[in-house]
This record gives sequence, C-alpha cells and structure tokens, in this order.
Amino acid sequence: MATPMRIFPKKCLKNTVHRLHRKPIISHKGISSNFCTSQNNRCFSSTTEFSECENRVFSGIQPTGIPHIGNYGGAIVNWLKLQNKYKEQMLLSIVDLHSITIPPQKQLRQNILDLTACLLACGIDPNKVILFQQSKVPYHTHLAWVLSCLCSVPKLQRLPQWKEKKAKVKDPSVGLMTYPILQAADIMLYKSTLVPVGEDQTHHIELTRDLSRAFNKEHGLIFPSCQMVPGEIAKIRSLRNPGSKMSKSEANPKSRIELLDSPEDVAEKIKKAVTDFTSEVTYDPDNRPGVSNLIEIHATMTDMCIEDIVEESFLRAEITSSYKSRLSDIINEKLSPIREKALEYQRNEEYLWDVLEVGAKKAMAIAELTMEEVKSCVGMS
Ligand code: AQP
Repeated sequence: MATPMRIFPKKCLKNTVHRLHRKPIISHKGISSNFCTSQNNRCFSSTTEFSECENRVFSGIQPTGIPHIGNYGGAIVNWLKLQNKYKEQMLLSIVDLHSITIPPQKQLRQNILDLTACLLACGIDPNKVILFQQSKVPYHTHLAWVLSCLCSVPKLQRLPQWKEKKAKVKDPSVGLMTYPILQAADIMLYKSTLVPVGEDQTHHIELTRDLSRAFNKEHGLIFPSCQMVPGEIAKIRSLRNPGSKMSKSEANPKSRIELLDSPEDVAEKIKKAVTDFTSEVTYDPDNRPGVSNLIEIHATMTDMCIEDIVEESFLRAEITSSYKSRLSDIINEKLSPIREKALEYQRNEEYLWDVLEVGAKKAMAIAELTMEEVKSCVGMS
C-alpha cells in the first residue's frame, strides 16, 4: 500500500494554488467601439478599457436556510473585502426568486430575515453596499424575459447545474431550467463588471457574458462584460460526504456547519465528520478529501495558509481526532460573535426589513435607468 504523502509545499498554498486560477479582474477587453452610456453615471470609453473606479460588483445568495461555513468561506469573506473597496458600487442581493426554483420553500419569509441577520452579523455593512431583496426590484424578471428571447433551449440544457439539479427532483420546473437567465439579468441590470461567486458558478457567468454579447449585437451596445472574482476557498465540502459540496438545502443538517450552530453542535458535527483510516493530518484533496476539507475549513476560519496548518498540526503531533477537537474550538471562536450578533438582529425584524427596503430603493434607481435603455434599444419605448 502506498504511504500517504505529507504535503509540505514550498510556498504557502493559500498564496499559490488558490490564487493561481485568478485572472486580472480590472481590465475588461472585448467590447468594440462606441460603448458609452451616459445613464447610470457610467461612461465606458471606446478604447474598451475600464478603469478600476468604473467597476460595479454584484453578487447574490439564496434564502434557502441559514448560511453555512461554505457560503462564508466561498462568498461572504470575499464580499467583506470587496465592500470596503467598492462601497455603493457593490450590490448584494438576497435572491428570493432563485430560491423558489426548487420547492418546497415553506419558510421563505423567515429565511429572508435570518439570512439578512447573518449577513449583517458577519460584517456586511448596508451603509457601504446596497443590500436588497431581489423580488423587490421587479426589473430583474423584466430583463430576464428580454434575455430569454436571446437564449436557446439547448444552451440552457447543456449547463451542468441543470443536469445535476433536474436529476434530483421529480418534475423539474421551467424556472429551474431558466434561472441562469435570471442570474444573468441580476448581473446585467446593474451593468456589473465583477461577480464574486464560488467556482460552481463559472458556467453561469459564461452564459451572462454570452447574453450580454448577444444583446449588444442584436439591440445596441449597452452591457459591459463581467468577470468572476473567486474567493480564497473554492469549495467547502459536505462533512458527511466529502464528494459533494456543503449545501444549505442538503437534507442532513450534520453535513454542514451553519453560522448559527451552537458550540456543542459544531463540536458534534466536526467529531462525526467523515475522514479516513489514516490518523495523520495531511492535505491531499484527491486521496484524503475528508481531512483536507477540515484543513480548508480551518484556513477559512483563521486566515492561516494550508501549509502552516499542516505544519502546526505535525508539530503538535496531532492525530485526526485531536485535530478535530481543536478545530471545533477554532470554529466556535470565529462563529460565536457572529452568532450572538445575528441573534440580536433576529430580534429586531423591523430593522431588518428597513435595511432591505432602503437597499431596494437604491437598487431600483440603478435598475430603472438600465431598463429604460433596454426598452429604448429593443424598440419598446
Ligand atoms: N460549499 C461551498 N463552498 C464554497 N462556496 C459555496 N457557496 C455555496 N456553497 C459553497 C457560494 O455561496 C454563494 C451563495 O450561494 P447560494 O446560496 O446562492 O447558492 P448555492 O451555491 O446553491 O449554495 P447552497 O448553500 O448549496 O444553497 P442551496 O442548497 O440552496 O442550493 C455562492 O457564491 C456560492 O458559490
């Protein structure tokens, strides 16, 4: 039997592997001439280069349950960094229209409130970014309709998420097939250029680029191209099945650590996390996905790089069980203040609705201008 490899890369993995796939996020090429819109206060030069200050950021999260540490590491941490840089040029949407594509959604209203409370508790600042509920801005579905007339059915059917998701439900809805068009509309409605999402969204960002190119070609040059901004951690895996990603809607709650889990629940879930029969703590995602996932969770919670985590565990002579116990403490140290703040926000429903309403007004002001342009280009006004 081959000896399991201890991975001690020369450089910190966090600075190499996780960043290797990143492309420059600032310059946007590929749009030809006359790309200028005076509306939305955004004018792009015909030289096709965007300066940094012209970027607009859009991202969304579904109110399908309490966010978990995968949402935190794969998206929220990234948003916290970007919000300081882009401020009101950054929109974060609670995408409730997406969340009804897979029924049943029995607690949607409560989920919207809980998610808002969690985002605020994590440090999302509604005075910096535009935080809003998607369905409060009806232009999302309006633009999605226009875009759906530019998108072929086979193109949607080729998307890996459609194939994956339709296999899990008995009678997949039309909404489940067409939601990537709505996602493209979410991004394009604000002429967003940067989209911080997890790697699972790559194909949808490509579709968005296709649709903005198709609109620009068919109706007039108004939409910029957009780029993904991947987070430090590409994917946190399920604690029960490291072959799949950690997910809010996975039936077994032991597969994920939710941001509001009690310290006891965190300890129990980590203790029961599926690993393997090797006791050493090594990072080898292909051959040891379970323990490697724990190390990635550790990196998400601490800002430590993977090399340092593995080395520290080696120096402490830890085995998987003792490492799990220390990791639970680390996770609880990070999540406890978030949980306390979120519980406080949850007690103030009125404030949460107010935050979303103010955000919706700001989003609406931008969306309205884009839709006016769209309607004029298409010939509707
Ligand atoms: N396991 C994950 N690891 C890293 N990033 C993740 N994201 C989700 N799961 C992981 C990123 O979180 C952002 C918001 O995701 P979402 O709620 O809009 O939808 P999702 O990707 O489908 O997330 P879930 O938790 O799996 O929700 P359900 O179960 O409702 O489908 C996205 O940027 C996503 O990449």
